[in-house]
Amino acid sequence: MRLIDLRSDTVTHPTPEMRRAMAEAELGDDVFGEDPTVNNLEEMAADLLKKQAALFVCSGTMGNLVSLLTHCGRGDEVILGDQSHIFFYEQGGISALGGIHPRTVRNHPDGTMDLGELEAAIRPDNVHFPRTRLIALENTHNRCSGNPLNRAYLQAVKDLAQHHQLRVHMDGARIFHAAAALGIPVHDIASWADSVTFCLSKGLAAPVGSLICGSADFIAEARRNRKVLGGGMRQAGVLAAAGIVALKQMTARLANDHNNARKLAEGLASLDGLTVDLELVRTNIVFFKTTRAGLSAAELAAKLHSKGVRVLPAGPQLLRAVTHYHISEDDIDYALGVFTNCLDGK
Ligand code: TLP
Repeated sequence: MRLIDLRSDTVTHPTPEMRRAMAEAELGDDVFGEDPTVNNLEEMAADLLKKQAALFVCSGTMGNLVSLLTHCGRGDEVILGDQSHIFFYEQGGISALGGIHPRTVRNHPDGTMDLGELEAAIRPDNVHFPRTRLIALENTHNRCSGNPLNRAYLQAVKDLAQHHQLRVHMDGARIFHAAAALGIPVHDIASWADSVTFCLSKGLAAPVGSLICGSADFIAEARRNRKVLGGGMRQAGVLAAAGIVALKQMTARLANDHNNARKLAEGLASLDGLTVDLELVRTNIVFFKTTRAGLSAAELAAKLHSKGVRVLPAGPQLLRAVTHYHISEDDIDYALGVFTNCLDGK
């Protein structure tokens, strides 16, 4: 049976070029700073984002955790969106492992937070309160329909943070998707944050890994925090080699994924029994709802799965589909046919 996996852009496998680069990678012990391939990837990432330095970490979750541990001490507070991945999907690791207090502000459907609400959440100096240190943004915003945060908004948040002597971290797991959707270079997006994490294994098809980018001092401290979490990898060049190919070859094609997502979203919106907010579909993530009485998101996902199309239930009526490297335009047509059959009860 033909299988179309739209659960996430994390499901991709490395390309043949990546596998070749992995096999041939020059290696060393990265905890000694001696893996030339890791060093090369870190330099490439820092150059791309125009930051002083970068650090290779195992995952997006580790990148966010290490970054927040580096910005905040125990009892410090981070302001972040109530739909953010850090708050929603990372097991509360910043509190569990870092003693960092999360203060959430409502995310609008486009992933922004109201600037007034953001400012109101900043704590005044008072012995009763935790100290606000950081604002964390997410770009693109996963749970907010993969929406990219634009330059004007990023600048406004940066200005606010500077005014209150706060730092800004950006969970840029899909920052290259944001750059493609906004039509601006990735370093422009990164320039509004003190630290940025981005992922090689979401959309860019590398098997493993994320990078944290920031100032040289910040990255030196982050390197210590990565180590204490057990993230000091040794001959990690076998992984970094795939990441180098990802950065060289996989960022320019993301508009294809965005076009396929749009086609999928328009197709789903035309089906009786589903709704999609088409305005919010700007990158590779499509959220949609079942409106049919008695058909839950889990039931629809199970029906689709039995016919070879996989999507992710994200709430009682809410589902998510994500396009990626292994999904072609023809796959979208085929998947829409399967949706139609499932909704017709065939
Ligand atoms: N997101 C995954 C799941 O965890 C939901 C997905 O399938 O989308 N930041 C953002 C914005 C993310 O979307 C993700 C992964 C992460 C961080 C964490 O990355 P990993 O999975 O590498 O720890």
